[in-house]
Amino acid sequence: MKIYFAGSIRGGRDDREIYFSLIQILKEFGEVLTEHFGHESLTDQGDKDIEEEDIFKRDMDWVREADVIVAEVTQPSLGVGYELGQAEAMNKPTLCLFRKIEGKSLSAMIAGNPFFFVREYDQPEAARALIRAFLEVGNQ
Ligand code: 6K6
Repeated sequence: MKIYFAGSIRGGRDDREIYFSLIQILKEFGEVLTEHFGHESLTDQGDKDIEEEDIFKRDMDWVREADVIVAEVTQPSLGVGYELGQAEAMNKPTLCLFRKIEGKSLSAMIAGNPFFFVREYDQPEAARALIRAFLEVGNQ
């Protein structure tokens, strides 16, 4: 099972530790193609050793290669939104994990789209059961 994990980079890295925890959980279920997205070294400036065109190409190749997409969508990110649109166009089962936080609400383009499995959670450990249920249903 190949999993593409998406999370904000230039949209802001405040949730980096949550991404890291979610990636550790996802690794129990399969290969996470974007494992480095949770790394401390990846700031909102990104990885400077790689050109933006190459990042775009590599990430889109990974989206195509992935069996499923899991996105943490609490921190709004143009890149994650773009990836979600592409995932839908490619008909990839997609789980969107959202933390209910005062002052934050999920875009209606995600929350209102029946294609996406949108699930709310409060902490990474609670996401494990949501991920398991998604992988069971999403891949039928
Ligand atoms: C490289 C050089 C300067 O900044 C960078 C950014 N590095 C990235 N590396 C890998 N994936 C990226 C990068 N920037 C965006 N992405 C993709 O978009 C990832 O798949 C994330 O899920 C998503 C984040 O988008 P933004 O708009 O928050 O950056």
